[in-house]
Amino acid sequence: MTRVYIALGSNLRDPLDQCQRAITALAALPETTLINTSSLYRTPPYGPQDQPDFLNAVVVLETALSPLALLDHTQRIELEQGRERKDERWGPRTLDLDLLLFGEQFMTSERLVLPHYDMHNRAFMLVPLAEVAGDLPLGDKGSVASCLASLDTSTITLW
Ligand code: A4P
Ligand code: MG
Repeated sequence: MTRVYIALGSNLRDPLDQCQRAITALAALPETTLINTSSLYRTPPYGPQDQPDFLNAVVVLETALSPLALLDHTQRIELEQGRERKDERWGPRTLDLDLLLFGEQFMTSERLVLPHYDMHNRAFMLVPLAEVAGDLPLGDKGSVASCLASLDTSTITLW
């Protein structure tokens, strides 16, 4: 079994309900156990500012699935919850499930980059990750705590 950290984000169509449904769906995945869920956070948008605040959280799983099999499931859950892929980068969405860390695996393929390519710059990912993971190494980017130390977390509150 591999320990996996998944970031959850929503800023459309009742984010709290989206988030609760996503956690239920992740907990029901085959060969997978839900280990922990962070608090739910309200975060200002990263990227385009003309969109609602996000709900962000991190879920911890143990899984025997491969990274790509897990990605198939998380993308299916996004679609089942009404996700529409638009061209706008960093735009609003009903549900985004990003794989942050998959054990200590490094991977760069067209479909999947592990660890997540930009999490060290995103307080909305690292604040909930620090809550459930403590001070983990983020690939070659240093630890969660050292990355967080250089980010502004003052605008992040509990949902
Ligand atoms: N992909 C590669 N690596 C991964 C990975 N580690 N986990 C591929 C998940 N997917 C991965 O993703 C695009 C492609 O990335 C997928 O086909 C997958 O094969 P996507 O979910 O379709 O696109 P996206 O998430 O819309 O990417 P984009 O536009 O870069 O958005 P981001 O980077 O996810 O950012 N502000 C706050 N406060 N909170 C947020 O949650 N989220 C975004 C979206 C912007 N601003 C935000 C938030
Ligand atoms: Mg995504």
